[in-house]
Amino acid sequence: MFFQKVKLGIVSIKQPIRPRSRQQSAVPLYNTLMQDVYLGLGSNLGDREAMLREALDAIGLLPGTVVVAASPIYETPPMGPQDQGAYLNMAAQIQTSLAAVALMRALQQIECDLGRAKNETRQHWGPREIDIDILLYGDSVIDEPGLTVPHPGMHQRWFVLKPLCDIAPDVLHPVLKTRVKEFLQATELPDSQEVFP
Ligand code: A4P
Ligand code: MG
Repeated sequence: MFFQKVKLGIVSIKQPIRPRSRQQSAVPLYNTLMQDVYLGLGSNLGDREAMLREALDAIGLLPGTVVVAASPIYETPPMGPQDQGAYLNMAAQIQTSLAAVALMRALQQIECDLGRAKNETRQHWGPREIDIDILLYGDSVIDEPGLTVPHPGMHQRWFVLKPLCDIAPDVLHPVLKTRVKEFLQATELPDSQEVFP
């Protein structure tokens, strides 16, 4: 057992150090209530449509999770570096008892399973087989390392708002107190095409 010194006034005592692995696994895995969660999915590498459909299937197999609604798929011009192909984007509504951080980890595992390159080799806003973003997690506001909810870019991106509006036009952004359909009205329409209604 290792010990660390903790100073309490002038008295110095020793406390056991909790093993790091135990501290990391202290993240709660489940909530007692199911949460309504909205996800944004995008792909611009490989068989893009298959990537989205396989990701959705895998999400539906997560513990305590059901896919409630899925939007049509839209083809959208890339945001960010322009030397990459067009994206297919869609949104999905799930209900899950997974806690937000546990859900994020599970979604990242699905991204890996579908062949997405690891973080170190990726370009910011660069091409990707599959990207799964948590847009809204109930009305929670989360700001933790590796997880920001609502997703910081969601209210400005047509490729997020258009499919999200198809399945949840009246959902309220818990910080900006604005509905999805209102964000969409205020967002510039790109040259895009609905490909798989
Ligand atoms: N992260 C924090 N909060 C979240 C959240 N709510 N959902 C962290 C998902 N991830 C979240 O993201 C980097 C890190 O964000 C992750 O490790 C996660 O822990 P990333 O997906 O690896 O993407 P990135 O390119 O490094 O940065 P960013 O800003 O997250 O990219 P986005 O927002 O995912 O956008 N153009 C079109 N037309 N369609 C697209 O779908 N997508 C992107 C990427 C660029 N251009 C696009 C599209
Ligand atoms: Mg992302």
